[in-house]
Order: sequence, then C-alpha cells, then structure tokens
Amino acid sequence: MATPPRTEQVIDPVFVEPPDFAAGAPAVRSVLDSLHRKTGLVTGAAALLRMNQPGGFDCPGCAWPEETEHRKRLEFCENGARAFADEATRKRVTPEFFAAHSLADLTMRSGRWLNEQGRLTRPMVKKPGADHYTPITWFSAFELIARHLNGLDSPDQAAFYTSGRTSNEAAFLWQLFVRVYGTNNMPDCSNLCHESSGTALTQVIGSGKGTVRLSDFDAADAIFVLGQNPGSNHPRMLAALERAKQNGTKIVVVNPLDEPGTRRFRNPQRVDGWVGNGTELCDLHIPVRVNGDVALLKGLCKAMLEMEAQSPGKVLDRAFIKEFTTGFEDFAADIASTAWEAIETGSGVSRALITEAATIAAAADNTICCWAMGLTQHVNAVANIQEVINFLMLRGNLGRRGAGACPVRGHSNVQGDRTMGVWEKPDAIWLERLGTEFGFTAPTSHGYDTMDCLRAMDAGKVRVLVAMGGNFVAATPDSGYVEAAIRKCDLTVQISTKLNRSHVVSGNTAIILPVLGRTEVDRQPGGEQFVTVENSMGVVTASRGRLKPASEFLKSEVRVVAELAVATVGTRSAINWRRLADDYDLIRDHIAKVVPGFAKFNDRLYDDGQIELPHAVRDQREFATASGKAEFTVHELPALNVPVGQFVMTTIRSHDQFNTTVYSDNDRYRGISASREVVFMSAADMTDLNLQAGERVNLSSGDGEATRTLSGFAVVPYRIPRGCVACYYPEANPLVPFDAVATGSNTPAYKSVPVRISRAI
Ligand SMILES: Nc1nc2c(c(=O)[nH]1)N[C@H]1C(S)=C(S)[C@@H](COP(=O)(O)OP(=O)(O)OC[C@H]3O[C@@H](n4cnc5c(=O)[nH]c(N)nc54)[C@H](O)[C@@H]3O)O[C@H]1N2
Ligand SMILES: Nc1nc2c(c(=O)[nH]1)N[C@H]1C(S)=C(S)[C@@H](COP(=O)(O)OP(=O)(O)OC[C@H]3O[C@@H](n4cnc5c(=O)[nH]c(N)nc54)[C@H](O)[C@@H]3O)O[C@H]1N2
Ligand SMILES: [Mo]
Repeated sequence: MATPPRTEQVIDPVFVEPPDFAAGAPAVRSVLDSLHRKTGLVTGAAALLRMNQPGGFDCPGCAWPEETEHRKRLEFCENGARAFADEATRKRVTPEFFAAHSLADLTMRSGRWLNEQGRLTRPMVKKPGADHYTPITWFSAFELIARHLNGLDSPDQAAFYTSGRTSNEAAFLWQLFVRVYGTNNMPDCSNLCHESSGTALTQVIGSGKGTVRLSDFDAADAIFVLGQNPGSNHPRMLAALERAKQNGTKIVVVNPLDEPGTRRFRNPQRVDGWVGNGTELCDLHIPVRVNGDVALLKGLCKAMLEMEAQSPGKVLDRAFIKEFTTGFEDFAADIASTAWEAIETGSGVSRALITEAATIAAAADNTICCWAMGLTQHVNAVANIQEVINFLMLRGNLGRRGAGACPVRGHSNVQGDRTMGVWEKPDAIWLERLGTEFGFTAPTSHGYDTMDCLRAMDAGKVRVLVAMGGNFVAATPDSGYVEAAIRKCDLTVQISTKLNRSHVVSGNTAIILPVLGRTEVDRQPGGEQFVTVENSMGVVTASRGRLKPASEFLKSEVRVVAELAVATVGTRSAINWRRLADDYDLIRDHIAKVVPGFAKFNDRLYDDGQIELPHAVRDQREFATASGKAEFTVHELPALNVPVGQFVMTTIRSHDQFNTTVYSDNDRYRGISASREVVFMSAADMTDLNLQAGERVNLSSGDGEATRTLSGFAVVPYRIPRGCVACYYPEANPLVPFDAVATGSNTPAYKSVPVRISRAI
C-alpha cells in the first residue's frame, strides 16, 4: 500500500556526538532564530512576554504547569517559543495557493512542507472528483456539513475527532453538540497518548489523573523519570528538576536512550546557565531495553522487598499498605516467585543496577514517578503504569506531599478536553447531568475511539469525520491502511490552523475550516473573550490571545462549533448556541453546573485567575475503586515477542517537532542534522549486521501481503540497548501495525514494533 511521501530531497544525515547538556545558550539562539524567521523579532518577542503569564495566553505547546511560586518574567521554553512562532507565522495559505497546487501535487509533499506554507485563511472545499480545493463561504460550508450529517442513516455513522489543543469552552460545546446530534463517537488524540495512564490509574487508584502538584517537586527526595524526554518535550520541567536537584533530590532516569535533556541542564534563564556547567540532573540512568519496564519495575519492587526482609519495618510503609491498599499478599508472592534471571533478561538491566535504583527509592521518604509515552504506547502499557503504582505504594507514596504519580501530559489541554466530556465512553452520571442542564436525552451507548473509528471507516460504517484540530491521518499507525480508510469516507472536515496531511488525504468531499489560534485576539459580540485550559496537574487557567488574527476570515473554535450546531441540530434543540458563542462566560456557567470541581467557575477565575481541581487521592487518600482501596496488581512479564533476527523499534520525537509538525530535520540533543530518515542502532548490532555508519537500510514489519516497508533509512550508531532500534515519529508510522494495541486502553503500540532490517540495495 502507498505510504506518505518522504522529504522533498534525499539528504544524508550528519551525526555527531550528542551534547551532554540541555538548553543553555543554543536554546536561546534557537528561540531568537524561530522568532526572526517566522514572526518578525519585535512582534514575536513582545507577544512571547505574555505567554504563560497572568492576563496572557497559555503556551500552545505541552501541558507542563506554569510556575506560580517561582514564576519568571520569561515563563516559556525553547520549544514553547517554537510552537508559538509556528502559529504566529507571517506566511499564509490563500485561495490562490490552492488554485496553484492540485491535490495530486499536495499529496506528494512532506508534512514539513505543508506546515511551512503558513496559516490557513479561508474555508475551502474539495468537491467529489475535484483535484483542487476551492473557496466556499462559511455559511455554505456549515450547510453542506449539516446536510451530510443529517443525511446519514444514523448519527453513529459520523465521528468527531479532537486534538488536545482545544480550549475547555470549545471542548464542552463540542461534546454537547455531538451528543445532541446523537452519538458518542468522539475519538481523540488522548486515545493515542495517555489513555493507558487514565485506564491504569482509574482501575487501581480510582482516578485517571496524576496525584502531584508542581510544589511537590520541591519536597521530593527521589524523582523517577520513566519513558519521558523532558529536555525536548517538556523543557520547563527541567527547571523543576533543577530546583529539586539543588534541594538534594535524587533523580533516576529509566530510558533506553541516555537523553541529554535529562543529563545536565543549563538554565537559560540565569547567567550561569549561559556560560557555566549547568546542573547535573541525573543521578542514575537505567538503560532499560525497549518495553523492558514491567520487568524493571518488578525488579525494583523485588529489591525493595528483599531489603525489607533484611531490615524489617525499615523499607515498606506497612501502615499505608494495611489501611489504604488491597492485594499486597498476592503481589508480594508473585514478586517473590519472579526470578532475578527473568527480570534481568526482560529488562536488559543487571540486578546490581536495579538494586542501586531501589536503594535510592528505599532511602527516600518521598518519591515521585513521572512518565510519558515510553510507558504508555506498548501492548502491555496498562501493566507498565500499574507496576509504577505498585512501586510507589510500597512506601506509601500516594496522597502525601512530595510524593505521587505524575503522568506528564502531551497537548496543552488534552487533560481538560477529557474533563469537559470529550470521551467516547462517558459514564451515565455525566450524561444525566448534561441532559438535565440542557433538556435533552444524551445517547448512552459507547462510541468509537480512534482505532475503532478507523476500523469502522474501513468497513464503511463511519462515513463522515469532523476533526477539531490535529492530524488524524499522520498521527495514527499503519499509514497505508489509515489513508485507504479515510478515502472511503463521504466527507471529512478539518477545523485547523495549519495545513497538514489530513487535508490532502481526505474523504470524497473535504472541507477545511480555518480557526483562530490560542495566541490570537478572539472578539465576539459579547466583547473580547478568553478561554481556559487545564494543565497536567489539574490547574485550570485563563488564556487570552494577544495577536492580531492571521486573517479576517477566521472564526474561533467556539464559534465554529456553535454554527455547526445551529446548522445541524438548530431546529431540534432549544439551546441558544449563538448566544453561548457571543459570551464564553455563559459556557463557563454551564460548565460550573455540569462538571464536578468547577462550582463558581467564573467567579473563581476572575478572582484568582485559576482554579485547582480537587483530587481525592492527592487530597484525602480516598480511592474510588471497586474495593474502595488502592489496589496492588499482578502482571506477567511480557513475552519478548521479537522473533530472532528482528529488532524492536521504538518511535520518538526529535527536539525540533511538535507531534506531526516537523520544524526542521535537525535533532540537536541527539547530534543529528539534515535528515530525519535515520535509524538509531547500537554499534554492536551494526557490527553483527556488517553495517557502516550512514549506510542505507530497509525496515519492514508484518508478513506476506501485510508487509510494510520503509526503504533507504540511514543507520546512525547510538547508545541504545542491543536488539532495539529507534526511528522518528511520524516518519516511521507506516511500519506500526494496526492491530498491536495496548490491552485495556486500545492505544497503538507505537513504541514496540518488531522490525526486520536489511541493507538497501
Ligand atoms: N517540543 C515538543 N513538545 C511536546 C511534543 C512534541 O512533539 N514536541 N509532544 C507533546 C505530546 S502530545 C506528548 S504525548 C509528549 C510526549 O513526550 P515524551 O513521551 O517525552 O515523547 P517521546 O519522544 O514519544 O518519547 C519519550 C521517551 O520514551 C523513551 N522510550 C521509548 N521506548 C521506551 C520504552 O520502552 N521504555 C522506556 N522506559 N522509555 C522508552 C524514548 O527514548 C524517549 O526518550 O510531549 C508533548 N510535548
Ligand atoms: N509513531 C508514533 N505515533 C504517534 C505518537 C508516537 O509517539 N509515535 N504519539 C501519539 C500522540 S502522544 C499524540 S498526542 C498524537 C498527536 O496527534 P494529533 O493531535 O492529531 O496531531 P498534531 O500533530 O498535534 O496536530 C497538528 C495539527 O493540529 C492543528 N492545530 C494546531 N493548533 C490548533 C488549534 O489551536 N486549533 C485547531 N483547531 N487546530 C490546531 C494544525 O492544523 C496542525 O497541523 O500522535 C500520536 N502518534
Ligand atoms: Mo500526546
């Protein structure tokens, strides 16, 4: 099957020894360079000063919380500045652009090229059989979409995707519209991201959210960072780690790659960060093999149980285990019967190194575990996270200052979108409250998540896709399968800021609705509006755009949802959609009545600028599980399902991309420039395969007719455990099998793909 185009030119990568520090002067240079090229230095710098500040806008990048106690004048990082500059670019995609570029032309362009064309400015339509997008009025676009939606046999033949940049106000209105229309088909990027965390945590602690506050980092004695690369993906987290480190906290990093971002941090916000050696962050790096985390975490628990046996009462928090947990006996018996040999083989880490890490945890009164995609995107991802909770619970590290579970979220409002009800599996209480508030009966049957939605498209069961942001086509696995499935749809609608692959690989009819970004002024009849977002730690803040909109034709996301609702369900619902879009305070008043934790939402926002959502585990050690207690769980060691002669491939982000938006072909922290079509491999494996550095190889996965191949990737020698390789996301997505998903959360196993590697001829 066809795979997406690669870069416009084949260029050999340049690779050098990675730096041993993150940020510092190169980060500052990079910020200035992005601003200069994209927004103009003066406009860009003035707006950036408002980012993550009271009265300003929330960074469109990641979900790491803003500092409140330690807030700085420049509360942003290199990559936040880049995300900002990418949205605030001066370049524009106009109707003339679409007249000049056929779809046949655009489908041959790389994602990077598409993004570089600038901001979308006008609603556009591609009619059936046409090879160009042409302009359409907003009114006609809404009418056309409504006609399609209302012409379906059942509302369940439509699906409504969301990406996690959407504000709370837009997300709340969106899920209301979708449910009034009559379906729960709300796939979202969370399904591809932290769904495994939500599923795992809800089962064992009764809440899907993390249990720490930012201030807990100042009181932790040990911080474990598992499967996360904060130097590139959550750079402001480095400041919290640096402060912790200076307080004497020990930091343990569990990652197949020794990421420079967690090694040493030169804080660019301080003079010594520009010229000094920076702060050594990592005390211990554990080079776990890809998907070796269940084994490793079992090993950590085993070492701690052994220490407890030697010094009874010194290691385990017996009081916590007795009062607040269930399942400890079974858990301990399973750990005791798991041999060290199996743990060493499964994790690729020696007993000695595991014991060293366990000793740090045993000496720490308070431990935090942070994690991201390195744990959530495996077949056994839910088990990974439940093992993290087992590990934390041994010493009572839940619901206590300085301790807890910290899934570090991706998109800046992905957590908020879920809080606002964007979920394909809503619970009955939610639907009841929503129905009561708005006087309708919400559909109760569960909808499609992202993977099931794609399958339904392939089977002709979903005929219309409406996407609020994101890049559904490029973010999902097995690009060949996905692109064929999307092309079967009658209509695809993308509500977007920038051009991407999902606009050019589309349904029979395709519509682009261009919207305001978060950085831009949002003026409505009720005055200038602000929106709210929830960060990774359950704090909801206001975000007010400051820049002049990229085009006079743009509408806000909230306005687009309202108009879509008026056109589609206007005559069937008593809701005054347009009034809600005139004044977002009115939406927040409804949120206050429907969403737990949001009482007096507007009042608190106007008084304090933010609200912190309650968290029963964090605040009261209350666990809303079936047993009413936190649950120890037992998980088998995952089988090493990589056939002999194959490798397990993980897919990673570079320092110079935001998800499917690739800013450049460089990855400064890994010493790579000029090309992303590389495969990181250990020198020993290269020797075995008789491969030279820079040599081109083909990678393939699957068998027989289902074989998927990517050819001509350059081999880069890298410190990665043997038997494991790494490639960049999204370039490697054509190789990710569609059927390998996490048990329980249905998240694609993007981070453990068995691949064959052969020399390209
Ligand atoms: N600048 C920037 N910021 C971002 C994003 C971005 O693309 N660019 N994306 C945002 C989003 S949506 C998300 S979800 C987050 C993603 O943030 P991260 O999760 O940090 O991103 P990844 O690069 O996918 O992978 C994380 C790390 O997991 C490691 N890893 C891979 N396989 C394994 C494994 O089997 N076990 C372990 N222990 N580690 C493994 C990789 O080496 C890598 O260091 O960042 C958010 N922030
Ligand atoms: N192989 C592999 N695949 C992965 C991953 C991986 O680690 N490996 N990670 C997965 C993860 S964690 C995630 S979250 C997904 C990401 O999946 P998505 O969230 O679907 O993808 P993005 O690349 O973040 O979406 C970028 C597009 O969003 C639009 N956009 C940006 N800002 C706005 C805005 O303010 N409003 C609107 N309406 N649109 C906007 C722009 O058009 C832009 O092109 O990818 C997943 N795919
Ligand atoms: Mo994500």
